[in-house]
Amino acid sequence: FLPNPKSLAIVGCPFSGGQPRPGVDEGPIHLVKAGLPQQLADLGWDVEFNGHHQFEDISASITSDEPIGLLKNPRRVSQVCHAVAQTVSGHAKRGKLPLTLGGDHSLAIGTISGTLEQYPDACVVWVDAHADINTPETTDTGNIHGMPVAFLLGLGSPVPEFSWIKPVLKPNRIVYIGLRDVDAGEKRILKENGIKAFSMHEVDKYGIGQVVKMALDHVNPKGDLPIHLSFDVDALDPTVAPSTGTPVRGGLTFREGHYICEAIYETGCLVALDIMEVNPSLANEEAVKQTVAVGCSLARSALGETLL
Ligand code: 5AB
Ligand code: MN
Ligand code: MN
Ligand code: MN
Repeated sequence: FLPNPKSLAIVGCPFSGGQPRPGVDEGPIHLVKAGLPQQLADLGWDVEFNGHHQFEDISASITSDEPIGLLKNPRRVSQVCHAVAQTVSGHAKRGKLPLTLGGDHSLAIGTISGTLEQYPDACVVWVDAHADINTPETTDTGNIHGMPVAFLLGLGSPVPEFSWIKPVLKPNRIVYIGLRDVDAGEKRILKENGIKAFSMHEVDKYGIGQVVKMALDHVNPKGDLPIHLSFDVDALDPTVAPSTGTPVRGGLTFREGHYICEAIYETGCLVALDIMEVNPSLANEEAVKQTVAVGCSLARSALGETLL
């Protein structure tokens, strides 16, 4: 899907409005400071990075952002995601692979909307401890980083502020890996919509190699569809990626996380990548360094780094 020589654009998104913990907006800044752009250039990519998104006009134009129902910061999240969608689709149109660095996972409303605009038949591999498929009706927290998949699928009653989203993602075009903290309402939504999910139970049962194969066979049966990989670092075990807002024990090992990325690169179908939810203000300095380094190495694995 991508022209040669391979070229990517880093979309830095210092945004935390989809959840309550400050600091996740610093995630992209740390990932870039750790040298990610050069690391990807060393893999042979032509890397475009023109600084992080500032979302200045958006912040300036929103004077008050009262909750809508339970949804917190709805106008800010919506407008930021809309801007991100336009950036991502713009890069994709020019044959570049957008690599979005979060920031909280509400941003995936934008990144996946952007991908689908250029590649309407794209499929999504969502790697996460959480299903992020709460609707405005089922959410307990009101945090929109727990809802992006529902918005993309058009589930739940429409929220006018988010009407720019074209619900073009189909339930059979998304697959999950790594789930282990799924709300009761989310379990019902997954079942009702027949959405395929490989939880940590299946990773234990079948091994990561078989799980990735089954996941890709489901979402991309002929291997001819573009793939958007959205990777929430909390999919990894907290011992591997401690600096994140909603850690859940019993997660993917370092290798399991990287294997997913390597296997998706090997398909040759990857057209967009998100590395989300790195929060450098949580945990001690050593843990932050470790989490940022893991974020970088996941991105490298998804973009062609091999062990041999
Ligand atoms: B993340 C929870 N399901 O809706 C909710 O980190 C957690 O992007 C969401 O996966 C976690 O708030 C969102 C309880
Ligand atoms: Mn998530
Ligand atoms: Mn998560
Ligand atoms: Mn999280």
